[in-house]
Amino acid sequence: PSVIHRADYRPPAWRVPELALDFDLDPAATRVRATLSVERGGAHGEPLRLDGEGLTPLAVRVDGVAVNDWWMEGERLVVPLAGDAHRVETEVEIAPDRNTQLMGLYASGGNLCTQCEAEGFRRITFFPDRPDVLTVYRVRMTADARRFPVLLSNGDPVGQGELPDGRHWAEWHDPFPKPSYLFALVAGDLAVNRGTFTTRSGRVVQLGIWVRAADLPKTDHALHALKLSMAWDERVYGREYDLDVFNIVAVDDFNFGAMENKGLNIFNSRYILADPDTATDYDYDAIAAVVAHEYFHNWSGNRITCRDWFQLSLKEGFTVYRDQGFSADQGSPAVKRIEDVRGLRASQFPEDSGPLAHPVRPEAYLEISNFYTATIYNKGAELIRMMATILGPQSFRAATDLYFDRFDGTAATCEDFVACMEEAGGIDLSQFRLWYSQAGTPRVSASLEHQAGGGRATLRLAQHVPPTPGQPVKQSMVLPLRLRLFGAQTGQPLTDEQLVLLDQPSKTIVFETVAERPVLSINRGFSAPVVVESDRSPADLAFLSAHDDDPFARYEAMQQLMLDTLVAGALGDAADHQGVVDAVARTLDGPDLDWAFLAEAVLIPSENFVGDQLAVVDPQGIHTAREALRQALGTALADRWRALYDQTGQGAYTYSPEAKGKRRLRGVALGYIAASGAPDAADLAFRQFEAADNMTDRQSALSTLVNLGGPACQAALDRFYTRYAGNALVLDKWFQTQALSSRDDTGAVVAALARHPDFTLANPNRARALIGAFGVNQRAFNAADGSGYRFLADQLIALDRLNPQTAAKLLPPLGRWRRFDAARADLMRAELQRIVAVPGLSRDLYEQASKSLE
Ligand code: HT7
Ligand code: ZN
Repeated sequence: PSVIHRADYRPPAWRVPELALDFDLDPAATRVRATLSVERGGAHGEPLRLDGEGLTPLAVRVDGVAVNDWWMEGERLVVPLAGDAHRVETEVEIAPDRNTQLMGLYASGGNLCTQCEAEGFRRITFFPDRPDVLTVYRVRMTADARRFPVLLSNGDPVGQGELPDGRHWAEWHDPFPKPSYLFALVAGDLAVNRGTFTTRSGRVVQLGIWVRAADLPKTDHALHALKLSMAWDERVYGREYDLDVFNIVAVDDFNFGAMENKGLNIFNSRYILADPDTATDYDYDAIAAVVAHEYFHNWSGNRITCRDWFQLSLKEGFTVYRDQGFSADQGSPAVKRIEDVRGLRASQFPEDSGPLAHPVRPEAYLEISNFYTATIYNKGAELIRMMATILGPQSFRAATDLYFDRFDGTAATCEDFVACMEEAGGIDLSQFRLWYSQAGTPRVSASLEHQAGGGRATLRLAQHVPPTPGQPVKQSMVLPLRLRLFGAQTGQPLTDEQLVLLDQPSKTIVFETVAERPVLSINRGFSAPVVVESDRSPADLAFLSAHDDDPFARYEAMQQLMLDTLVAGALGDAADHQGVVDAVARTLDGPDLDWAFLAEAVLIPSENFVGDQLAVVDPQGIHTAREALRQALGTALADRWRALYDQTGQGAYTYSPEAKGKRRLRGVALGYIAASGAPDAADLAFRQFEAADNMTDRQSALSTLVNLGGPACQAALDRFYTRYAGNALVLDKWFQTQALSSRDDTGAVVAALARHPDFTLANPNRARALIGAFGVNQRAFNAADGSGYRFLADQLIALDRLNPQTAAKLLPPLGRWRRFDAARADLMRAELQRIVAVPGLSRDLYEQASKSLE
């Protein structure tokens, strides 16, 4: 397979200002007629090259005349054209019901829908399927009126009618030029939850959330989130919606979370459907975040799109940053930041230190679908956040206004975005640009010295960016570090907060006449996505966890304290449980913290995160150390957990930040009660499971029971399964909870679940729920006999035949072999080699597996 390089970018040889598509829809055989108005892009003699995948041209016409001088270059259709502007028509036939890749036009739950990003449009019709070809679309769909009563596409509906043979048609027109990856159509038997939104300039937008009729009662939360998002984007970024219609359709089979097609977003149903009985608070928050994310793409992605796929973070990093801001404004900004940083550390940091590490703006790829990564999305968002921090809120808003203004209606680059930041901020971001080109998570060492007796304090900072594949030597980056000093005796701040730009290999900062011994609070709010190594003692960390005025820094100090203890335990050193117990007790007894923050602050780091700190991951040692600390906390603070558990048990379910916080803390308290080994823990959890009037409480009880095992666990699993039989999204939770279990037999349980009648690799949500969750269960997946590796490889090989994209996304746990002992590393590599050797392997899985072996 050939590698695509960023440096090879050339503007399109032919533009396509207009496209008319005519679909004769049928799941088994859909006819697609495309009429492209094409214009030569400059003085060249190139023929028109149209991308295709799995397509056979049934007819080609130029300016209304059938031609046969076209030829195929691989999968591309090449048409010689004499003049500078022509009308080119093609006709193909496709079979949506045999499309298991879920790219292009496919069937889901009896309906038809599309997914075109990144390169799915070429599976529908011949077209220059690249994001810098911007086209106005007119779409006509004809279909059986009973099977497919609803026909939707981008833009505005412009006509519809009945046909004599029981078929009907609809026509849609999208006045905004767009790249082919934003094309969408949906045909199906769907019900709609309608609403309206009046924009700040007074236009009334018709909103619709389309789902199967039985799911209609579960769509209010998403509709509400959509309205909030529309208002937020006007208020915070000055962005108004631009069409008269905004539709969202939920489908069960989807490779990703959702898709921002212009005026017709298509969603994985897990990010739309919610009611208290079936969705957790986490699900509710995720729905609001994804609805907002896709809506925000209307400006950051659709009005301004990407010149090429190397610029993917231009739209994704910025849009994640925007959705994070939206979610922060809906509840607690501190808790949201904690969640986002935890996510970054769980998915992006390991990516950045492993074989699949790549810059936020990659230089080359084999398969673009493999680059929808945590680096592009989440690290990309951190880059925007750092620029916002450096510029300050007013200049940042001026810079985004400038960007939206200047590049509206174009396909832009990351460089264009940074240049707007520079211009509006009046600053030079030359060195900052390294964040786009250098992979790897920078490490910052910080050490603070103080001359006793009110003397000078000296802070020494140094940075190091580790080597990553293809980038052995790194330059120093610009690291914006928010920091402050606190007095160890008084607990009072000794300095104002300052923003230090660490842009050299090292830097020394001197604070004169510091009255008492200072304690360093650094990278407050996680102002830079780096790893900080400091010489702060456990006592200083405990102090900060109680006194820091930045809630994120307070959380971070506690995490570091816990992490140091866990690492010591995993290495077989003496682990100071008492220090952690005292710090947690102080946090729980503290006066002014909200429930959700408390829940985050007292939660101990995951086994994976502990593993990330070790030179060689010892899954069993980490598990033992972590269970020991959980038990110590559970036992020593037993009264407090009981009291909190009772205090947070509430009356009837409500959905509010306060109620959500209580439920979260209740789940954490239950976990500690169980960890203490309390004899009534299983009873307590089972009672909660039975009495719960919402999925958050039911799910937290189920997880606790699944970790405890025993008859109550089996009873709860059975009741859960029976109660939700037929509800795919909830059954995903049933599979996932078992795959995440900390019990010894999880590997065998997961293998058995893969043979369960409700398990299927054809549905990406189900595959992710079992296979994906198992891959991040550090101890179970890394069983010393290699059974976890073998299981994953078997599943990926099978899944690759159906859905290569989803298979490739689930591969990374096998690529972590360098982090393990030689025996495990050999076993993992053997499985990777087995995958690479499979005849007919997809480009997607081949790229991930072969890079993981390097
Ligand atoms: N921009 C969307 C990306 C996406 C996608 C990518 C590859 C394969 C399938 C996909 N479905 C959606 C989602 C987003 O970031 O908003
Ligand atoms: Zn996105």
